[in-house]
Amino acid sequence: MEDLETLRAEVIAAVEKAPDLTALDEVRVGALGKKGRVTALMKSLGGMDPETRKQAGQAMNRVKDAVAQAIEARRAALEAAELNARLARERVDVTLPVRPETAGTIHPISQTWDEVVAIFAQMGFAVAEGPDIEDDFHNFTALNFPPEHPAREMHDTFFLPERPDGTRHLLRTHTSPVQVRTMRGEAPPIRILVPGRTYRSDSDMTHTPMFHQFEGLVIDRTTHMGHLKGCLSEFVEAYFEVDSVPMRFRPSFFPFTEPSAEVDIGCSRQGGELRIGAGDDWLEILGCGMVHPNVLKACGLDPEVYQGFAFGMGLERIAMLKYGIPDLRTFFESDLRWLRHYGFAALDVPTLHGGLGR
Ligand code: 2U9
Repeated sequence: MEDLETLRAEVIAAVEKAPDLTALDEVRVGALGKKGRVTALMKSLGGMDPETRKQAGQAMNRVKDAVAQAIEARRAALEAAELNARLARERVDVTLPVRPETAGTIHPISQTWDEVVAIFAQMGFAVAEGPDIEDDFHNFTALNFPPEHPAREMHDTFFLPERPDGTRHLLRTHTSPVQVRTMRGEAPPIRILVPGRTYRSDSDMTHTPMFHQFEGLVIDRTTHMGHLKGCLSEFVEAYFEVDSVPMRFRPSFFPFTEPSAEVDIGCSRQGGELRIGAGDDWLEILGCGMVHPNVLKACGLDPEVYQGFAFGMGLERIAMLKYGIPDLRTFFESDLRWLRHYGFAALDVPTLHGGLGR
C-alpha cells in the first residue's frame, strides 16, 4: 500500500511538471501504457489470494483513475496555453490603415453605360441584349437595307469566313438586330433600350473598329414623333444634368426609319470650353426616326396597326462630351494613368436619385 501511495505521488508530480503535450504523453505511457508502472502493478494482482486481491484491486483502480484524471487536467491546461499563445502571436490589428492603391476604377464607358441605363429604366425601358455575331438578315435585310447598300461592303463590315451553305456571318455594325429579334419574338407594346458593342472596319481619329452604341425602340398602336421628342429631351436633360436643353431635329436619312432625323442640342463653345444647354451653338448627339413600314413588316408586325420610334447614339461620343475626354482612341488603350484620371469610384453606382456623374 505504501508503494502504491509513492507511485501515485511520483506519477502525479511528473504529470504536473510535464512542460508540453509530448512530455505529458511520455508520462502517460510510462504509467498507464502496456509496460507502464501502474499497469505492471495491476498485473501483480493475479498472484494474490482473493481477499487481498479485492482490496489491492480497489486501491490500484483509485490510483489509476487519479493518474488518468491528472493527465486529462494537465492536457486541457497545456492546450489552453497553446491556443492563447497562438491567438497572441496571430493577432490582427483592425485599426491599422488599409494598404494604398488596391482599388481599381470604373472605366468611363461602363460608367456612362450605367448612367444611360438608369435614365431609360426610370422611363420604363427594359434592357435587351443580343449576339455580337449576326447574320445578314438581322443586321441588314430586315432593316430595309437594299441589296447593294454600301454598308454591306467589305470595307465597312467585318465578315466571317464563308460557311458551307455560301452565307457569311458578320460582326454586327449596329445594335439594331437586337430590336429585330425582340419584335419578332414579342408582341407590342415594346419599350426597349439596347446597349452593346458594335464593329465597323474603320480606324482613324474619330473611329475605332469596335465602339459602343445605345439604341432605343418603342412600338405601340399610337406611338408618334411627339413621344420621341419628349423621351429624348428627358434623356438629354437627365444625362447632362442640366434643367433645360434646347433641342432641334434636322431631316436625315436611314434605311430603317421614315421620317429620319438627326438631333442637335444647344450649347456654347466660348473660350474652347463646351457648355451644354447654354449659348446659341448646336451640337449633334444622336439619330432617330419613326420605324420604317418595311422594317415593321419584316419583323412580323402590321404597319396599319403598329408604329413606333427608334433612336441610336454612340456611347463613346456622349461620354467624351460629358467628361471632357478629347481623344476617342484613348478609351481602348488601357493606359493606367488615363484610367486613374478619367475612371470613377468603384461601387458608386449611378442612379437618378443618387446623382449620375461623380
Ligand atoms: C429597328 C428600327 C429602327 C435605330 C436608329 C439611328 C437612328 C442612328 C447612329 C447614331 C450614331 C449610330 O452610333 S452611331 O453611329 N444611329 O442615328 N439608329 S434610328 O433605328 C432602328 C433600329 C432597329 C428595328
